[in-house]
Amino acid sequence: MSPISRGFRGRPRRDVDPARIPPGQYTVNDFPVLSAGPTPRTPLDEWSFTIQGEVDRPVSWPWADFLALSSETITVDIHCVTKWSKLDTTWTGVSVDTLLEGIDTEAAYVTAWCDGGYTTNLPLDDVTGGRAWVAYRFGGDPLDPEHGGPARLLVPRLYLWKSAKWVRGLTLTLEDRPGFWEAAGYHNRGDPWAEQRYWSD
Ligand SMILES: Nc1nc2c(c(=O)[nH]1)N[C@H]1C(S)=C(S)[C@@H](COP(=O)(O)O)O[C@H]1N2
Ligand SMILES: [Mo]
Repeated sequence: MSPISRGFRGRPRRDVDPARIPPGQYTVNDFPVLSAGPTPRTPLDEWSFTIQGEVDRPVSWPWADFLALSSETITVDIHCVTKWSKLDTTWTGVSVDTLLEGIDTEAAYVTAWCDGGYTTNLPLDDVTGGRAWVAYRFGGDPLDPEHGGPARLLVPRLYLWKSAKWVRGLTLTLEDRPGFWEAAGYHNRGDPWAEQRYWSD
């Protein structure tokens, strides 16, 4: 923030530090909904979250057990490939580090899979080390179904298509397997700071 803008009083909106906005993005105050299909509505008593694939034994938590895992509340900026960014969004969820505790794997990639069939692929390094959560609260309230409730993956360092809504599990893989949008022309990694929007970027 420049010292000059601090001198103004009664500005209708707070200043946005331009260093927080990735190239080609603009900020929004609303929360657009972008879904490739209808919003699935899985009853919580049929919901579970599973870690499978390159593991000795798959692990699965029913909803009540998932809520009992230690959670974190984080405030992060999110960036959509369609060019909107939303700053200071607050989420509560379980970090992927917590979900992978005690799991021994040779995997270098994960595929997140969802109710409704959506998938997205990520390097394991992009979802560990405090970089990703399975979030079930937004702004203190249960996550709206339109935004991925009961739970969605949240990977704020990458474009929001990596933040799989209605996520039900992670499959750990040795090799990288392009997901729904990655197979359709979106960039395989999707780093907003490098403007990795499409294959050709
Ligand atoms: N399951 C699922 N997750 C998804 C999508 C989807 O169609 N299905 N769309 C992705 C895309 S392209 C974006 S931009 C964000 C949008 O999240 P929002 O609707 O909460 O803004 O969700 C991502 N996660
Ligand atoms: Mo998107």
